[in-house]
Amino acid sequence: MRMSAFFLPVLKENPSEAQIVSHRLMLRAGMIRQASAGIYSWLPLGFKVLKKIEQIVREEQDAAGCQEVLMPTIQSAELWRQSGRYDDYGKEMLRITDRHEREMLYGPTNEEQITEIFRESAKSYRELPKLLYHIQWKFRDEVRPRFGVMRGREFLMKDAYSFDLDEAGARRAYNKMFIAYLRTYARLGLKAIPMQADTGPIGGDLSHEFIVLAETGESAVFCDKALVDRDPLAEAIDMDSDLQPMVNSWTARYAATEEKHDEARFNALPAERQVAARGIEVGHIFYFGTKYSKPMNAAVAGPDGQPVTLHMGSYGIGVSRLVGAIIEASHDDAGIIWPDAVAPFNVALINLKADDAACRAACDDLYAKLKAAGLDVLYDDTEERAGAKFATMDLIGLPWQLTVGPRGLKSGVVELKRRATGERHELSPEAALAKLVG
Ligand code: P5A
Repeated sequence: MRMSAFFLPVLKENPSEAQIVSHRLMLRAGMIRQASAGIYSWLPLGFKVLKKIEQIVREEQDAAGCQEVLMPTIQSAELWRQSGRYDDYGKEMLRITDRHEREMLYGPTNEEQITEIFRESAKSYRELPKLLYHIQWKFRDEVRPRFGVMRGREFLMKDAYSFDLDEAGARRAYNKMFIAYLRTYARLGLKAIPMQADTGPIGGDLSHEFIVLAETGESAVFCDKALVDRDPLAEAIDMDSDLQPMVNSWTARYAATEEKHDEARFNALPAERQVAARGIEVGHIFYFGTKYSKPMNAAVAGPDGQPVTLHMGSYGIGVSRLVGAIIEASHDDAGIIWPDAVAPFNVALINLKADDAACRAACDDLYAKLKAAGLDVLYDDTEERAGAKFATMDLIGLPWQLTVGPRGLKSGVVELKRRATGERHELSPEAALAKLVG
């Protein structure tokens, strides 16, 4: 993409409404624009990141044997009356009436919808177990939408649902999601720690929140440092094996949010392993047994022909919130530092003197070769001054900056900078290409 053609409305000034760094940087970098309170439009740079995160989430769900579907955003109130949640959900639910005076709602979650789909189509225990997910917009009329996409009213969630014959089966599904979540966050460049948590309006008695440690997090959290140091990607996993021992090895160590905090257990840890911090909830998984299947009559015929009520769980990842969470975890004074896996472009190619024929020829050549090698490149071919170009590239945080200037070219070199470390190297264009293409 050439910068001269790219829609990148960066802001020079700090937006006054932004209280936390991710919100400020997302607005300044032209990633999002507020449409109304807690509702955002995603501009090209932000949308690219959102799609990359979505894709990693999708790959790990697929690898865990979860099948993708797509349910609507608008649901019928009737379904929610069947589960008994229509009144319970209160003012957080956006209620809509259609032209026939039928009550509808903008879905805050999809337990009812998926239970209905499954109830109508699955008849026998032989069709179990099943895991289904979708990645769809949700609406919750939060009292205080704030911090940009971190606590929005409209937000993108990956929500998965499991269907099993009994609690043991449901536990296997829960464990798959538990491990898939650890892998997902690690691939996104994040450290997310599974913690005991309250179940709130989703219900059930088994649940874990996945928490990214960050100063601006909304909740106080407490955990054993061994969990922070553990890398889920360093461990080989067979999703079809018994995952209980591995899940136990995570949950045996202390980790809890404020509501579930046990001061005595925490204080029993050696002092150097006590981590008291703030955290961002980027995911939440639940086992709730028959909470929805029972009132909604979702059952299949068991081996003896008798109906068996389904045991269910639901598993959420805050996809749009993750964009903010990654920035909270990875930035400096100059701007965002994207982890390679979610960066909107791999390389920033900066022409320091766009009206210089030699610079232009060298840049055009590098641009063509980088693209041919499959890299996504943002090529600053504009006539802005050098300082402004560097400031914009630092702000939008692409992993590599490749700078071409007239002085360097005379001695046959370009400059390659790693955004995360600030490390710079002068090298020939060919050597730079080799390093980037790897
Ligand atoms: C699990 C999947 C559920 O809704 N039902 C389907 C269950 N869980 S949850 O914890 O309420 O939400 C799942 C994740 O969604 C993100 N999230 C939000 N992101 C941005 N703005 C919001 N207002 C918001 N509310 C929830 C969180 O990451 C949460 O873990």
